[in-house]
Amino acid sequence: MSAMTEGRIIKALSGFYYVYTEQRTVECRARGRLRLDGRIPLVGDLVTVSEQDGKGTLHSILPRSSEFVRPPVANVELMIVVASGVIPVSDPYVIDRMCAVALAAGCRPVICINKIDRDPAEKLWQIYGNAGFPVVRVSAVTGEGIEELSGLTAGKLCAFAGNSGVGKSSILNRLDPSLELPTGEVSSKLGRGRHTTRHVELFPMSNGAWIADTPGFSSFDVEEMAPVPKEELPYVFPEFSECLGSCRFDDCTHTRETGCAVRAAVEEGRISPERYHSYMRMYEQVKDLKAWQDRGYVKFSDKKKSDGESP
Ligand SMILES: Nc1nc2c(ncn2[C@@H]2O[C@H](COP(=O)(O)OP(=O)(O)OP(=O)(O)O)[C@@H](O)[C@H]2O)c(=O)[nH]1
Ligand SMILES: [Mg+2]
Ligand SMILES: [Zn+2]
Repeated sequence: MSAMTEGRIIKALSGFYYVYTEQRTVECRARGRLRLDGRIPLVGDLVTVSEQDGKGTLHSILPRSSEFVRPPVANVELMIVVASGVIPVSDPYVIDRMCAVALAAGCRPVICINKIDRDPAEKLWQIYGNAGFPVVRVSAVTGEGIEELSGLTAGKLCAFAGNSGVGKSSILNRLDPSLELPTGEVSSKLGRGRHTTRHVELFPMSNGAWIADTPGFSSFDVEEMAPVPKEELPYVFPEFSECLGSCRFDDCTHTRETGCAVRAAVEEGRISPERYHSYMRMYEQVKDLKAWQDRGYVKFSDKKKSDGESP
């Protein structure tokens, strides 16, 4: 048996894992489930592999810094949430949901507004700039903003997420034209993409980044994402942070209490109504869940201790 090496899963397809190790890609099968402690390997995972007669075997998964269920990808540092002001028009709630789940999973969200050749999406730009997220405006068609996006992602493990047809694969092709990823027309009748990308795959970029292209989802899908528990919810809205601790009641849920500093900030225009509305909607969804229903969820407060960096 050959020596064990460390590598990164860059693609998972039909039971095979493609592991990038020592400047090349090895096709691997996973060793029995039990060996991996019942964990399912994800794209982005750091793993140990061995090779024999050209066949690779995946032996173990190294600890993850983050994991994300949708898109299924591990160790992501930057979650690039792609949005657009033209079809498919992005619903702020879908973006907010992605950002909240990304922060809870230990990734930093970046908002990338695409298709600015058609529409500058002023409103989205304002909402997310005010919320304190890095926002970059790009056009995969004209190339505008692509250099800025390249600077933001340099050297990091990133994943693109967003609705089908929003232009994730097109942006990747702009960042690195040698990728030649397939892209698909947006159906003008349905106002959405055609789910052109079918699997998650990590690509090495010339700026030292690894970027995952992912299949787009529909707005309904985001409701299915693992919810952020109510205790953690205020902490995954970065613009709430300056208010937390100033509410009249220590156990303020920031939904209807008097003397709530978050609600005051909304009234004074310091927190955008769209963002607050998303908070309320997410809160409604999880308010009756018991702690045991959050099982498997990585506590945001545990992440914060090791993280240091703010979004
Ligand atoms: N006008 C304009 N059209 C764009 C831009 N970026 C992408 N498109 C178009 O939008 C459509 C969808 O692009 P894709 O890159 O396939 O979108 P995707 O997000 O990868 O979609 P899925 O793989 O289905 O999730 C294609 O027709 C692109 O040509 C842009 O910046 N401006
Ligand atoms: Mg795609
Ligand atoms: Zn409050």
